[in-house]
Amino acid sequence: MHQPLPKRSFVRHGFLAIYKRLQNRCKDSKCRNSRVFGAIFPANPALSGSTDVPAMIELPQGVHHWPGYLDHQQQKVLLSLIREAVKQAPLFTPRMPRTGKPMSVRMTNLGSHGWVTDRESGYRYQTTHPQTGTSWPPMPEMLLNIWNELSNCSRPPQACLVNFYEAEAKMGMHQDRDEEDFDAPVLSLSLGDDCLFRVGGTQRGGKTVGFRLCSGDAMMLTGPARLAFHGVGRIYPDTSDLLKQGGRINLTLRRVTA
Ligand SMILES: O=C(O)CCC(=O)C(=O)O
Repeated sequence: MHQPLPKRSFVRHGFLAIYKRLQNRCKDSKCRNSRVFGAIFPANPALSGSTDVPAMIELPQGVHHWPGYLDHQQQKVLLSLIREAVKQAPLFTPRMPRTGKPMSVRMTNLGSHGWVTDRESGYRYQTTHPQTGTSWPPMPEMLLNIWNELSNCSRPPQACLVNFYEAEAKMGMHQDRDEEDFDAPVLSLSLGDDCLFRVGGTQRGGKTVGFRLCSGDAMMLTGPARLAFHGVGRIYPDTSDLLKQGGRINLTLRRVTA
């Protein structure tokens, strides 16, 4: 089935691209509009009901954020595609190399390659699900279209890692470096509850900036930020009604082979 390309406002995104990548660090999860437009039009407390003066942050070079990239209907379409895929490739609990400690997210993959980790063999990509032994479900056309629109990479993504976060789940600071090709970006899409996303430089322990990723947002690490340390500090429960049971899904599109 052909999924139409998400509609985007060229004016808004072109404008944002010209300006420094500034963003509102909104404490109140409900003030989505001031968050989206805060970089250009300061929040109006009379409209938002909030007395917070929005704080602006500049993202590191190579970190791109498209707030509200997918509208609600597109999010629902994408969610139904993920639900279908999860029937075929169920979520599993990844385990840390050596210690075997379970990660707090559950995950699965779509595409020719999938990222997995366990105590015995550590972080890696493989072409089959670790529990069912079958190939990962194919990459939906909708994700290929989004990659083509945002990534500036002519080669298609090979892996879509699906992370599912319950309210208490988080992801420690890490680099995405199990791919052979660091020229291709890492492109992520968020569905469901908001999270606090943190990104820093290419050295562990350096300065980081944190900002909210909300349902429908797209975010990309590319160029100087391709190997930036990043992670998810927390989930903000009950900030989205997309997932009936709550929680957050993050999709990460990557090329794996050179
Ligand atoms: O959930 C996110 O937004 C980030 C996921 C991530 O960093 C990863 O899968 O490597």
